[in-house]
Amino acid sequence: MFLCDRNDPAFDAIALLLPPAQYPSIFDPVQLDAPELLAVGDWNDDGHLDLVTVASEMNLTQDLVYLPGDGTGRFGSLRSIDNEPYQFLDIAPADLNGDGKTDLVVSQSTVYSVYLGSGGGVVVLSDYPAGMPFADVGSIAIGDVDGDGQLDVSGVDRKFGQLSIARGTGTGALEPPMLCALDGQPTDWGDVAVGRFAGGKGGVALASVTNHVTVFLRK
Ligand SMILES: [Ca+2]
Ligand SMILES: [Ca+2]
Ligand SMILES: [Ca+2]
Repeated sequence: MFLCDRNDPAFDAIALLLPPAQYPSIFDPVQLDAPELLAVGDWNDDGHLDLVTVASEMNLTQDLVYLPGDGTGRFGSLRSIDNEPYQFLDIAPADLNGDGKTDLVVSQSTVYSVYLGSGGGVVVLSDYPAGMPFADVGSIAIGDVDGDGQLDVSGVDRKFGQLSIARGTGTGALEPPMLCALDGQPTDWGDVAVGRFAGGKGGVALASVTNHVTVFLRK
């Protein structure tokens, strides 16, 4: 247990956070609830950070939505990006094609859905295979794993126990994924992160929900 001592100078760092504001997860005209995923990026190209989330609609479809930030820490009404009958498992913002506009990558079990931002919240959607047929790719991370200067998408296939890396082409398109077998049970794998772990070379870290972390380093 962590106890916070208000007389401790370290508390000042925590006290910098203002009381939270609440934003609705249920709203009209369509009732949406259970936002499970969050990402940050300037989605409507106005220079202010927005929050992107996913909300389910009566357990039938899911809406990919965003709360437009006004630059003061406040957010406007939810706006829809896309509505799908499938399950969004993770979302990650990045500028995949280098045009300065925020793009989103969403893992939908068998595909990586790429939403290329074109300003004002308008998107161009393309789907790319996330792994083997009938894969179940959950968590994703975006970073340049192969060192070619273009962002790649890394994901964890929980059905076949594989690391799935789809190399980015720099245009927003993804190449067919490279698959690396993982030790352990397929269902063990949780989150994934990408970083330069060794001498500036890209690598992928994977967390097992049982007892360990595995790190892949680029040769
Ligand atoms: Ca914005
Ligand atoms: Ca972009
Ligand atoms: Ca790359």
